[in-house]
Amino acid sequence: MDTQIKSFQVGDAWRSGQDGEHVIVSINPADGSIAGKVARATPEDVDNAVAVAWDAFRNQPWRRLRPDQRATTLYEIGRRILLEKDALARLQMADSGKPLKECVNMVTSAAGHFRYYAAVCETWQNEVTSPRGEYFSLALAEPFGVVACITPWNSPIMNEAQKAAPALAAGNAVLIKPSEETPQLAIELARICAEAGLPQGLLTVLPGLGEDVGAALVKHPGVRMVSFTGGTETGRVIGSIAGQRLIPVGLELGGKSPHIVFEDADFDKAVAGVASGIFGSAGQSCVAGSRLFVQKSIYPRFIEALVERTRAIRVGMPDDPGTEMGPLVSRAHRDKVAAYVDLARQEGGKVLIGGGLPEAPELANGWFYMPTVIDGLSNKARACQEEIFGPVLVALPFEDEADVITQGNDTVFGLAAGMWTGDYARAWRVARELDAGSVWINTYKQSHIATPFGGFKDSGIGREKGLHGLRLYSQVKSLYWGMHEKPLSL
Ligand code: TXE
Repeated sequence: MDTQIKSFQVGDAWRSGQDGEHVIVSINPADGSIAGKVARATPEDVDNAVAVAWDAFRNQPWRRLRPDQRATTLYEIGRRILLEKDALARLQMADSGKPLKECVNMVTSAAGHFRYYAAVCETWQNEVTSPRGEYFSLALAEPFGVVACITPWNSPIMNEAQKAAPALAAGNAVLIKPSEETPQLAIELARICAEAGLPQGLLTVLPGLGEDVGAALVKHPGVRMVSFTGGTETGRVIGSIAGQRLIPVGLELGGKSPHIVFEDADFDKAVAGVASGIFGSAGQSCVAGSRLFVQKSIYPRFIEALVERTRAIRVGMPDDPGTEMGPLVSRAHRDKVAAYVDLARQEGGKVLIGGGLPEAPELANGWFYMPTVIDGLSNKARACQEEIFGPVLVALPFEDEADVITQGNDTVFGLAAGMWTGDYARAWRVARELDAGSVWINTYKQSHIATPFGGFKDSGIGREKGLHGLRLYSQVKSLYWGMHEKPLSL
């Protein structure tokens, strides 16, 4: 792997990570090798980047371009991402440890976000409101100016695209702070945007640490809106600062999603769906179906089948096409996941499968953890209430609809939920009662760019994707245009 230090650009200035400048070293989670090095931004870079972004916002024609002209650049960014799909996917695999096929999907999805928001840009309609007097009234979507996007490590490039594409489509200048665990893809995205013709200063990537660069962005008086994806506690801190500053935030936070199996479900599809819902991405997904609720009448048979499916999961190196589950993102994160399983044991949980590291010697240098199913806990246990963000499923039996709605909603989170049932009327009833921003019925973890995404309760504020995604990065300006025949009276 090329370990040359990747530079980042703020306006005309390049930060190379040479001459005593700070550097972030990204470690490949699959084998502990160096995946790449990136020059590290500092809070001073934030000051410069905000100034450059405002200059670009005010002085570049970007926000005043016709929508179809802005769209042309966004389409071109999407096209160029796809041209580099394989190389970007391999880089992402090295940074994050995700299986290659998942990385290819993420890069494809990133390109799709730019294409979709190019189309939204072209087709967006401002509102003509019904007047109540001799004037013409309009509601226009206006950009905020400079917005900051802070992203986590679990879906690099896709997360950055999910924020940058609508923010740019809305006419803003964008500052991205990627996760320090996976900093490389955002730098490549900035390069691709520049090569596609996005004017300088409209998108700047600051690969820094959360506590200095991330915090400096959120506090900076020049940042007029913050979009954040990450852990709930960090989201709370960011939301408090934004509250003090009276700036809007989009917060996409954690989850502890209930995955429900009724006795009338298609048994085999439900087993496969539950396994895929938690063990895909090694459980490092905000929407992972991490609390399994199975109706009592089928509980023993279902758990037995699920344990067998879990046993068959191929844990392996991310570049092996047969691999279903790769490593966790870092040693610290794997230790945290392992500590939760130990806690579950102390809380009286029974580990039915997994609960440790793989035995295969070729996986010994990476941060792997075996897919784990635990039962015997109450929904009140910490392992059932706190986000583990790893391949750990807790299984609980339930009596009936009322019981599973109560238990399913008994969490501070409200990001997603899933259910398997043959009864469409029940699916409708239960879906309406669940506190969740997305509910999947006889499927799980499906997601696409045109459908809004976000959380109830402590899982977040605001909706990304779809037309809601453009609204998140816009503020409304109402315009009254007088048509009076006579002068206005008092
Ligand atoms: O996230 P953080 P971490 C959950 C998951 C995981 C936990 C912690 O449960 O175990 O969060 O993960 C930046 N001001 N999710 O520590 O800290 C940070 O640099 C401004 C759920 O990685 O939330 C990174 O760029 N920024 C999740 C980003 O915030 C700050 C995805 C996310 O880091 C900051 C990832 C600060 N004070 C983890 N502190 C999801 N919703 O999908 C940190 N950052």
